[in-house]
Amino acid sequence: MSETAQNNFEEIKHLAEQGGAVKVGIAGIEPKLKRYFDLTPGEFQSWPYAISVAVRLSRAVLESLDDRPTHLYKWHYKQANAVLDGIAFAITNKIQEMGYRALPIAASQILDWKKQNAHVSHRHTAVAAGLGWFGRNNLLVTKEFGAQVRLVTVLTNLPLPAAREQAAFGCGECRRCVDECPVDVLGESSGDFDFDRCFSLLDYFSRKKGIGVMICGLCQKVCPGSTKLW
Ligand code: B12
Repeated sequence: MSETAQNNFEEIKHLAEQGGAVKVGIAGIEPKLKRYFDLTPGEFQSWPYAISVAVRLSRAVLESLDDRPTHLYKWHYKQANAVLDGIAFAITNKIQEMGYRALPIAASQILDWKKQNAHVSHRHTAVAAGLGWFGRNNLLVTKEFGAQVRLVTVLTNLPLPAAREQAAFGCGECRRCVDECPVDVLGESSGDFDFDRCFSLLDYFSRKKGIGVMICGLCQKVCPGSTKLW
């Protein structure tokens, strides 16, 4: 790995951590990952790397959830998105100052309502960057903070050291999320996720007074990760 790439990474990581990030990793953009990108040729250009950033959610907010999203959780979700978008913006500015190009992907924006996809899948990028694994809850699970993280991605041509290894599946025998889900959308692996039922529940929640966004949070609330720090 080149010294320049490592130094660039340290600089970007430091900036992200100052902004509130708890994990930062680099994914090399290989065809396998690019399948989860939906960018026009003009938007894609030649981005060799994706910077994946995670911020941690408040356990107190998540633990206050009973069986549905609350106003407290709604505002926390919005705060997390704003923090992530701020970090992605700051990283973009820094990379441009360094003479390279960067494309920040918003934390929570949908590109195609019918397909329910975004320009870039933050989860797949985070897995490729070594931040964690796809858990039974179908979320990116980190060993330290479980699935209690939200994610953002910045594509760039800044020379960076791409992760060589990905985290192994670390849920072990834990099935808390499977037991917690009010509509049984989870199973033995992320491939068992029942999108239609999850979507219908979140659509129902979003119509509740004062919610207005597709959130739930219960599968995040119960996910401890593998180091069992809490
Ligand atoms: C649209 C969307 C939704 C839709 C569903 C879309 C979908 N297909 O899953 C709905 C509204 C249902 C939803 C629900 C939730 N969401 Co959402 N959502 C998104 C959004 C904006 C786009 C997702 C997207 O691009 N999907 C398209 C497909 C291609 O990519 P994917 O979803 O990442 O991956 C799917 C497949 O690849 C497959 N899969 C899984 N494992 C594997 C493994 C292999 C090898 C393969 C081939 C495929 C595969 O399953 C995945 C999910 O269906 C992202 C933000 C983003 N830009 O990534 C947030 C995001 C995924 N959501 C997030 C969260 C937290 C939630 C909720 C908990 C709601 C909440 N905040 O309270 C629930 C959790 C549902 C669950 N258990 O999966 C977080 C996840 C954080 C994390 N730790 O992983 C994200 C990343 C937002 C963020 N900025 O952090 N979401």
